[in-house]
Amino acid sequence: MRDAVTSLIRNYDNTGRYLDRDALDTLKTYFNTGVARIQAASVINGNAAAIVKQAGMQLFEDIPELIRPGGNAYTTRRYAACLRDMDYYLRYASYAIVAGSMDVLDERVLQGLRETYNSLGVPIGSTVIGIQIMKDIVKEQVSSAGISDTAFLDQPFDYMTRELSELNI
Ligand SMILES: CCC1=C(C)/C(=C/C2=NC(=C\c3[nH]c(/C=C4\NC(=O)[C@H](C)[C@H]4CC)c(C)c3CCC(=O)O)/C(CCC(=O)O)=C2C)NC1=O
Repeated sequence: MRDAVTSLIRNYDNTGRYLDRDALDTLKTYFNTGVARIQAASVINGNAAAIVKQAGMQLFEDIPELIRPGGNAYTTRRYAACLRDMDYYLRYASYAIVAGSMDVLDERVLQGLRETYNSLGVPIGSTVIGIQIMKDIVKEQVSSAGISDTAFLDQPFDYMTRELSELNI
């Protein structure tokens, strides 16, 4: 598992280069947003259960068929599995935010996920909507905690969306 710094060093070391201007700019951006990343992780950490609950409610309100007979989140067990998945996405997004790298998502979350979802009939389009709802809630909460530039928060949620759907959003 890599973070922004180790990925960069690995890249440069592979070709035996010193860190050039591009590398230093990347590092600067990462360190400049460091405090905000940690604050965002703290907001997520302190509100995770509420974020997942609110996102789930909104998702099932937007797509009520999911929790009706025949829907993939119908029955208590599958409803709980869906919210648990949302919680996974949120927790791993918080790691990726701190790491400044999507590597942890590739390694721990996304590997084989599409295949699993397809074999269980879990609708990927609806899952993606759930992930985007969480992104919006997180951005709102982080910005009300006083962090003005929340653009870096998009990255892990959009990355999971893209990798899951293999479509541009
Ligand atoms: C940390 C990495 C990780 C991920 C991401 C993960 C996902 C994951 N979600 C699963 C199931 C599931 N996932 C969902 C999710 C949903 N159904 C819907 O209609 C909604 C759109 C959506 C919620 C947003 C459901 C309902 C199941 C159970 C499906 C079934 O057993 O029939 C399964 C099958 C095994 C199980 O039920 O636990 C896996 C592996 N597991 C992991 O270890």
